[in-house]
Amino acid sequence: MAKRIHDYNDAQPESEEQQLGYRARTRERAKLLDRTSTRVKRGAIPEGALQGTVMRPLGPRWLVATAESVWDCSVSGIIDVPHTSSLVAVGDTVWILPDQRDSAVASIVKVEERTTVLSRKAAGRGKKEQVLVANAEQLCIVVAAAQPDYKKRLIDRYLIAADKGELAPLIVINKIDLIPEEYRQDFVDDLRIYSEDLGIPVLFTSVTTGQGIAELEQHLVAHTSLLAGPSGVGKSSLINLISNIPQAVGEISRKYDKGRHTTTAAIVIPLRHGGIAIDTPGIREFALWELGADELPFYFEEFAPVAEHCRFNSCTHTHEPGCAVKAAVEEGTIDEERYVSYLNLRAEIIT
Ligand SMILES: Nc1nc2c(ncn2[C@@H]2O[C@H](COP(=O)(O)OP(=O)(O)OP(=O)(O)O)[C@@H](O)[C@H]2O)c(=O)[nH]1
Ligand SMILES: [Mg+2]
Ligand SMILES: [Zn+2]
Repeated sequence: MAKRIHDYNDAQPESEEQQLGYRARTRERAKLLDRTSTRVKRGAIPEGALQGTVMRPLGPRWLVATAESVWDCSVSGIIDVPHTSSLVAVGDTVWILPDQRDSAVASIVKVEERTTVLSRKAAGRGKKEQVLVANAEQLCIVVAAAQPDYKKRLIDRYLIAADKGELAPLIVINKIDLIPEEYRQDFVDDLRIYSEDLGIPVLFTSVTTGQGIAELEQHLVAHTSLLAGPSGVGKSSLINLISNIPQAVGEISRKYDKGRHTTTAAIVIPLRHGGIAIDTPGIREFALWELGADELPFYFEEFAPVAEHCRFNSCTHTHEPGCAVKAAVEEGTIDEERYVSYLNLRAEIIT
């Protein structure tokens, strides 16, 4: 039923304690989901149905915007969806049937094919895909230059998720004002692997000084962009500068309290000069969904020319003698953090 489907799609809180609790709760919900009375059945658009976009979860229900108004929608009875994971997600294009008795209430009866997805492995056991957001064009990976420091391993995970979900990536390093002028070049150098080697746009922004905001707006205008990254990096603050619909922003002191996040669910926000931003709750870890060990080197493109010189053709660049990738890491020609990212992902996949 609607409640169960939605809750299963919730964001994962950050603290370990919360996470465990969440996992336990998720398992309970997954059990319920198996017994749900919602049935999936393909068919034509029912008469009287209206087309809309899923804007955000509303407790166990969904807020859907149609051309004329907004609706409080449930998923119940029979739903027509072309996918098997997360029946409904924020960003989905849906068809709703208005309730005869209540002018603002409707049920979602059909979900259109998704053009893109940002997915991860659902919490709990098993390898279920959880769709966080559907139909965005770009993924803005937002991290902070400081408070909190960024980790390349999280950026790398998002890049792979973007690739798998057909989203164009963009990296935003926010809070650049917290870095004294003389150290800023170090950040540019550190991110060169993305901006130059991989050709991904990297923007340096500051909500406080306005640096890079016009450039960010240029990238977002007339597109649908999903902003994702750790909690407290300033995703909502950035969106507030370029939209007229204010989002809640966390206290700076919150950085010492990593278990809480200010934005609690994905939400669709129109931008002031056209285009759409989808704000999401911060997450610290991001488990990838369905990634094979043989696929992994493909996502670490800069290893490829070096790997040709590994002693063994089948070198996994982990323990083999004569590994040119490991040698390059030691020499500093391959970014060490990227290599650690690779090792982490590999270990996660093969266990
Ligand atoms: N110094 C500085 N502080 C910033 C900047 N951007 C945001 N902040 C502060 O960082 C804190 C967190 O900002 P939010 O916008 O709530 O962060 P968020 O990424 O949306 O966090 P979640 O919703 O929890 O995922 C707030 O206190 C902001 O005022 C910036 O560019 N520079
Ligand atoms: Mg936020
Ligand atoms: Zn090797």
